Amino acid sequence: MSRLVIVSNRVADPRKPAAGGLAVALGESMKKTGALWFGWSGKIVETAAGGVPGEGELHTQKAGNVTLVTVDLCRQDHDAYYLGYSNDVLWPVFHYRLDLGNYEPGFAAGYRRVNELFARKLLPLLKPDDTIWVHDYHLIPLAARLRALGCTNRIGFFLHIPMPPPLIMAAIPQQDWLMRTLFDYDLVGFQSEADLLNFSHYVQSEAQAEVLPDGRYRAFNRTLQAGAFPIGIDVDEFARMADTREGRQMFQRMRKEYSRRQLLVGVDRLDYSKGLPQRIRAFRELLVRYPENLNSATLIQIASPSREDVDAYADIRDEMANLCGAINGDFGELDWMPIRYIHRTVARKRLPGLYRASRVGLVTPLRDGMNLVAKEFIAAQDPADPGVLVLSRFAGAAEQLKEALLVNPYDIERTAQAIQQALQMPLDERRNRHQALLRRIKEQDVHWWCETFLATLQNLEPRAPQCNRVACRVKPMLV
Ligand code: ADQ
Repeated sequence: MSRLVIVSNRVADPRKPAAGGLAVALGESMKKTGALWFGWSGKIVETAAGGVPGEGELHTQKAGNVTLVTVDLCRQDHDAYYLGYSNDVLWPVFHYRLDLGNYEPGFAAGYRRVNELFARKLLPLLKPDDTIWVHDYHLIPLAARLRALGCTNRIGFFLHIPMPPPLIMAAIPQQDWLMRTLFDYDLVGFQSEADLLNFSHYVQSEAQAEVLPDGRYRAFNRTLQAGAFPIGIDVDEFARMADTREGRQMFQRMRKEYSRRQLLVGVDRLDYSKGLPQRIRAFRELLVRYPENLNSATLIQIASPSREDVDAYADIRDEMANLCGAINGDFGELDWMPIRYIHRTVARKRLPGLYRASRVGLVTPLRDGMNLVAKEFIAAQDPADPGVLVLSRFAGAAEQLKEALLVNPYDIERTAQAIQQALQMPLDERRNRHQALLRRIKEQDVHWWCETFLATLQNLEPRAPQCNRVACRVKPMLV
């Protein structure tokens, strides 16, 4: 089996359990074949006098048989590539929030520069039969830059966030260029069938792509395979974490503390895509419409700080503090506060106990690629007495998790009704729903995700060297 090369905006030591996210997801595959993981170091070096972007320094570190290689970014590149085009343009638009985009002209050039820098630094580290797997929206044009430099390796791309419909994509400055660069991948993976369908419409309507009889797409003289590969969690690892001394202690503490209450939980990054203000309003509506929950229902909402240097995130932080404060002020008693709002990251090992002690899990994003919290909540439940998941139909996870109570998070009244239904649900129904959900997240766990994507990529015909020449010919359009 060929060596795996992972490229993502940030890298993490896969041996550290706290690393979470991609590190957990890819850990096993990386350990199996040995791997190289390439990304930004997180370090910003000040731009040299005169404002000319500097050349990033490389750092190499061994983590078992995984080599982590990172590159520094200069301030100007970081601001345009990371804060600008990635998080102020692509993130809002891909989450259907055209209104929150900041379409400054200089951003796209910085995004191109950093992708070019990544390609130049990575190329000398590659072996001819390496399989390259690029992750997420920060690095869409990376394959195009690698191909232009002569790389013929198999390259796959996975989009962790939603793929919006064509007319929303059309709002992205230079979207035609961005789409064209996707065709330099051999395989492009999405979280859901809905995302894949949007992609299919997009490339057919905007690039006149032809759909070949085997389902692949042909445009710009290149052929691309696309598919839905819903990301999962490591269900067994999560169950093990719940069963550690710390996991059990957390569960018992929460059960004791809330023995006379019905606990509801939300765990999110504080991001406008997660639907947090709408969720808090639905909880308020629950207290108004169903007063039997007064003095009983308690929502623990953890919202970890995220991208605080992007303006839209400061607004949502203030809105959340106001909404939660108002509910506690209006409804709270000396011995009961309806909401415990925690604006901090909680240690990963504490999550399973918290989920398990909760009667209801609230996962109500306005738009989400997948949402792993939904799956973690299911994995942590006691099958004999499980809690109920209230899930937004706009999370990628809703395609798989049909036995959750699916809600439209914009509809505050109906969401409150669904929360009440979850709080009142009889044990038999809770067990049946949980059993079906648990089966689904076990069948398509993170190992299934990783293996299925890589097997699909590795089964594709290797790219013929002449494709390179095509890439070289189009080079002037890409710089
Ligand atoms: P996120 O939007 O970050 O990622 P989400 O799937 O909600 O993704 O959560 C990622 C992880 O972070 C989970 O393991 C969760 O437990 C942890 N986490 C979240 N909030 C936390 C908090 N407040 N404290 C501690 N831990 C917290 C992107 C996409 C998602 C997609 C993932 C994976 O936006 O749609 O599901 O990637 O592809």
